[in-house]
Amino acid sequence: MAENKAKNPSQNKGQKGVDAKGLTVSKETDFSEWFTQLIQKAELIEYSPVSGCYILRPTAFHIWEQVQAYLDSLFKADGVKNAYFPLFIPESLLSKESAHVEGFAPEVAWVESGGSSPLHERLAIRPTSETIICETYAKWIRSYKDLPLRLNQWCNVVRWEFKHCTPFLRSREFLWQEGHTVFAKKEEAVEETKTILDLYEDVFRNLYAVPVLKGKKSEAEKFAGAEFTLSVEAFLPNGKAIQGATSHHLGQNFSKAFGISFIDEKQQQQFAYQNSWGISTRSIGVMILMHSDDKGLVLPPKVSSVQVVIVPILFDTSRAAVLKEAQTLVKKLQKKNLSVHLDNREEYTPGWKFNEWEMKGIPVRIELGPKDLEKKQALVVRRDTGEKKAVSLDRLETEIPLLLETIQQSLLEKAEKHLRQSIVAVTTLKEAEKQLEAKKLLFAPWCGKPACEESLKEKTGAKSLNSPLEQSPLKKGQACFACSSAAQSWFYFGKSY
Ligand code: 87F
Repeated sequence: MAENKAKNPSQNKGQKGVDAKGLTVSKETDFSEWFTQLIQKAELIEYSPVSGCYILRPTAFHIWEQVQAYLDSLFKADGVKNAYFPLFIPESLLSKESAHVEGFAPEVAWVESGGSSPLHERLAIRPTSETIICETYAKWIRSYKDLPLRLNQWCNVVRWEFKHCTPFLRSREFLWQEGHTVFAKKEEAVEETKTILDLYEDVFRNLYAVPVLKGKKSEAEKFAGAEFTLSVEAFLPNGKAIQGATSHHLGQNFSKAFGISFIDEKQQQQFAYQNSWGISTRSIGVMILMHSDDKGLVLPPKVSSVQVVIVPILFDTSRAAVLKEAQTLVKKLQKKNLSVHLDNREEYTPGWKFNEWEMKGIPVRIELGPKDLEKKQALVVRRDTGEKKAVSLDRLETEIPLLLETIQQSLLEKAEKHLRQSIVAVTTLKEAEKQLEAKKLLFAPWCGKPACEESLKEKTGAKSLNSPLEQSPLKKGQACFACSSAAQSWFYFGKSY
């Protein structure tokens, strides 16, 4: 019985770079090179002719589609409607709310001509849509009866980064959703910022299997156009924190700049209160960095375009019987609403296929050969742990859906454990420095002052992440861990992306 011959397309195993099939560096020793290789070899990303702009291949785009579908239904259930505003924003409009554009100006990309005719006013390619949306809201809002107004759009944005770009994490064009809402009362707006933050946490935990820290950003780290910014932050295995999504309360900053006012119940003219909030394709990068390993991508079942791959072990005399059983299995699992792929390619060995599906992060692999058939079983292999177990053929349709749920849960638990074990409370700068060295995430009593944050960044390289909305009160007279003035609240700090 001759097993079909190996045709291994990689003739250069072991070399560094994209030509070799497997990853040639480890996550532990070279996190950034590991990520660069991984996203290409797992076929998530292709480079484009424009530096900082990347192609999202089907596997990556499928993940984004899952996030869109999930969040979109949560937004709609909360009363938010979708709309679409233009990509181009006239320069005069973009500069209307100065606090918001200041600091961001160098990142704006401009269109200056149409064909060969120069435009009489430059058009910004939207970096965010507060201005164009506020301009429109000013036309629509007249009375308290027009409020709340809560719209969202799914779109692309451009920020002309000058720092080094990395696919997903920092790119010049990316996909996101941006919510822009208007309320008559400040309290209603403030309440919404928290509701939305909970939805972002939900996506991270329940789709991406990534636990997050929820809280309020510092004065220095908030959006300049906002009264306050809430965020979710993730903590990566390399000891760096990364912002996952933001929810801003804009107060009346934009409503005053754009004239969004309404007549209230007492016939008084008032400026409205606003929020804006967003999550982008950066979140996909966070998830990849969190779960993947030296064999490649590890995908939570809920976002994987293929959840189960079946690899038949084919020999000349048993080929037909094995393929028939494999096809029956595909149908059974599809009936359970699973996405299943039967890899019946003849030109690769089973071992080669195992490596390939491991690189692509498929949560479950089922191996089925003639010996398994005799025993009426199949070998089931988990991508996240590598655990293998024989399961009888008639149990597969009940076991596999359960196993996928277990994997989804266990990825979250593993990440939660790492997060829990990484958080260290510190009360002095010395302790802080020591713990940062040990790749910990700090929780510290802090004064919240921008100058203190600035000096901390210089000394340690760490930034403030956020401050939990609910927290135990500080001890009386508690000093700031960094500058010894009076502390205001407990804050998370870490080295970050
Ligand atoms: C870059 C150029 C111009 C970020 C920019 O976070 C303007 C901006 O306003 C800018 N980069 N921002 C802040 C975006 C705030 C806010 N917008 C809605 C979000 C979430 C979605």
